[in-house]
Amino acid sequence: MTATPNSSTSAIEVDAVVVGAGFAGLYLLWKLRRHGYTAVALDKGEEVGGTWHWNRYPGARCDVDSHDYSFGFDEELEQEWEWSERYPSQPELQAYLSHVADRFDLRRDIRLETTVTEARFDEGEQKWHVRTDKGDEYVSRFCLMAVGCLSVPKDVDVPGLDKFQGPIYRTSAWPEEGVDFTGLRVAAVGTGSSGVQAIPEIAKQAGKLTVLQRTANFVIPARNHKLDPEFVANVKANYRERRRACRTAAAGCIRDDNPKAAFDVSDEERWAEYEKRWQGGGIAFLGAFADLMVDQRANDSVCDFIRAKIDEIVDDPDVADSLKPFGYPMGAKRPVVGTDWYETFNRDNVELVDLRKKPLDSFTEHGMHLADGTEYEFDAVVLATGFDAFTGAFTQIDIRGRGGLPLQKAWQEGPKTHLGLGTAGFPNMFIIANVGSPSVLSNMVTAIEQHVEWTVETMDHMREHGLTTIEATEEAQNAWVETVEEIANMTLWPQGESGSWYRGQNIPGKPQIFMPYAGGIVLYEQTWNEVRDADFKGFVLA
Ligand code: FAD
Ligand code: N01
Repeated sequence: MTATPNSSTSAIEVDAVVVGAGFAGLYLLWKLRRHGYTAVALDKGEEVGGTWHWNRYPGARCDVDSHDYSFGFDEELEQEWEWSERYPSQPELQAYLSHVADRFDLRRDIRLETTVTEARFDEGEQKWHVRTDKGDEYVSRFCLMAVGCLSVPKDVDVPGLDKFQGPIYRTSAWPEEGVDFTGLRVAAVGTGSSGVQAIPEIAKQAGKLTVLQRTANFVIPARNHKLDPEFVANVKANYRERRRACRTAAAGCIRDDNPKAAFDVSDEERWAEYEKRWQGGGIAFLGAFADLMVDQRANDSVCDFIRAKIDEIVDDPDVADSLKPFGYPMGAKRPVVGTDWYETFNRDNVELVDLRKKPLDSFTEHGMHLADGTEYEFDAVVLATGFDAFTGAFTQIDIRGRGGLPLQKAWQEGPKTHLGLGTAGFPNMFIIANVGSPSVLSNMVTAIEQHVEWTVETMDHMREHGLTTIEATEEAQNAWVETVEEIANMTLWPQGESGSWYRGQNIPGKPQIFMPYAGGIVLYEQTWNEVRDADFKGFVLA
């Protein structure tokens, strides 16, 4: 096919435009090149890395084992890269992704600090026209959306915060040079995964830290540690087997899942299993019993265990009570893995404000006042208030399909896709590890690998058979949306008053449908194999 991404003509022609240069965009670029396609990846960030470029707050790290949360496409890369910790920190993940971009010479086809503003499908040419804030236009057969599930921060909706005169830092756009909170009076809003990671670190520096909590979360200790060289050597010697194990595990990573149900064992055994996993730390805790996410009684038992742990750790009983989650099953809101979360509330310089008991009236120029009249003064505010998840990055781009149909309109009742890969009316637009796929309910790198491989495999099929377009049918995508909802409803994920971003509940006015696919990596792959083998059933190829 035509031209190079560096062509000097006004419209630059490539086979594929990739939007995003995080894990998904980088792997896509590598794979597309290997399969003989010209491509360009566009990212608004100043550096590659996506999530790991933007979320530079203190304490940021992943909660999947480093050797699983990494690319499996190149054996030399696997052997030469040295992970230092069980759960790599943001700087280490950023360094890894930058290394991947350099090592495979991906940067020559990456345009940074470039925001995609518009993507329009031209029915005459059967091509996408992608425009950026730099005024560039790219023309391509395929438009590959590697825009991330958690890449657009939620709008600030904290009352009166616009009046506050001091600096306001967002965990999802942390200053590159870092922030020195030494001796300062700091307010932190939000106790999801980002807040839980950042707050204990900020508490070590700040003079006084006030934590504003609206909904308490279930927080499991990470027990992060340096990796033992013997362990690393063993992983490296058996890497293929390990990758296969990830790809054949529902969660997309190795987790030591217990096949027993919680009430198949005695009360003592159940408690001992929770204790063992609490001491081991990390998301393996979620694999304590097979039915934790499908049986309310089983889930109640694990919630009781965590609440008892909070009582054990937190000195002040009122603070402990406020930190205990109620009203939704563990998992309905993404469980959090943290370090010293509950312990942090025993520090003299940390105060918890439970907004359910003491509602916030408003921020002011120099602090905030609560509805009960209590006044606070702050030097700085930290927002860990979350994301407009899944669809956020799509609604920021003016995407138009057949007949000029805006994606916003096509998705006004909620995002609709067939298998999470494509949507009716938008031919050749592939979506990577986002809505309608296991994405955030799995090790996302495994989910990304599935989608990148299936996308390029499909492009190869089209090239071999002289086909120009692939497009999901409305019927197939309606059925997939139903399947996603049905599977979610077999679990406890959608239950309770969690206000979870899984369902769009954290964004006022957002349609509330369960967005990720809860059937797991393995069932999902089986479904794709069946669809592909049945001539891409549910897609029209022409
Ligand atoms: P991203 O990394 O989000 O990259 C998308 C890129 O697209 C971004 O760089 C963005 O700037 C760019 N983009 C979007 N819109 C546009 C546009 N219009 N124009 C130009 N560029 C655009 N997952 C796990 O499995 N395990 C974890 O432990 C884990 N930890 C996480 C920790 C944090 C703090 C967050 C926020 C998420 C975490 N996740 C985790 C989820 C994480 O997002 C994925 O694991 C993975 O990094 C997603 O990669 P991606 O390439 O799909 O998307
Ligand atoms: O965002 P969140 P996050 N006033 O939406 C509160 C991944 N991740 O960035 O629950 C007061 O979970 C809000 O309160 P409530 C992971 O997938 C992973 O923390 O709406 N509070 C909540 O407490 C994660 O799930 C890691 O009542 C307000 C918090 O802000 C996802 O990213 C690390 C408020 C937002 O929590 C998102 O996590 C970091 C307001 N107006 C992120 N608005 C790992 O460790 C919001 N809140 C792997």
